[in-house]
Amino acid sequence: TLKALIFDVDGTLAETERDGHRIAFNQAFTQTGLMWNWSVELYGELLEVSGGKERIQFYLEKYKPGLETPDNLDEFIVSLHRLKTQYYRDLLASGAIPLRPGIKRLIEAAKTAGLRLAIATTSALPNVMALLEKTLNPDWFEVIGAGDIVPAKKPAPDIYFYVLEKLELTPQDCLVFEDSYHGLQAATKAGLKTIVTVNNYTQNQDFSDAILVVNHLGEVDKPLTCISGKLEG
Ligand code: XBP
Ligand code: MG
Repeated sequence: TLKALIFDVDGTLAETERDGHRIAFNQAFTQTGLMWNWSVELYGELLEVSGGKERIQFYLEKYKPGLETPDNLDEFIVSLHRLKTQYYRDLLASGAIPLRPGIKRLIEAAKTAGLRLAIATTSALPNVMALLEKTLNPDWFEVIGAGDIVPAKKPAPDIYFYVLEKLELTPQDCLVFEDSYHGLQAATKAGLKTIVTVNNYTQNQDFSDAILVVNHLGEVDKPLTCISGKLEG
């Protein structure tokens, strides 16, 4: 029987990447005196790597191979990322990023039905809290698995194993909501069933492991399209 819903954050609860994280990365770069600018298109490629610090590292390796990097590169990335997190929190606190359609309704209905709720994300905890404080209520979520709490980020299943352990539930008791291939891989490898709501960055990815793939969860003018599905029972 279904006992809990587990939600990814970025791209699933809200479209945070293009107009949220990306903007905050660019603000942090400018503030640090770096002439880097992550365009919408480039950011789509950089999403290949999850985790903000990991994404900066990947960008340096792939796009700035000749760059003279500081000896303390890790510290440099950590402080750059800390600055990015501040900008991102400010952006969310301003209300710039709404929830995706149907999310609030689904979460309220799940609570009413007595389902338990949890979060599994690679994003840093302050980012998750900023979104939940502005749009839902952090207290509704019994477990919030976020950021560096597990070293191996999605597509590794670790964050889902962490959340399952904290909930003291088996994969069969839970249903996951994700928006990306990486997220779906993480959940699937943890033995979890997943519903995918695609977005602009993820719509062409492979979601054959999902039990259901839709364009959104309803409550919006745009027609709700079932892209694929293999619901049983
Ligand atoms: C989210 C991410 C994160 C955010 C940035 O993926 O990839 O890296 O873009 O977050 P998912 P931080 O939705 O699969 O969890 O900068 O806080 O790391
Ligand atoms: Mg996501």
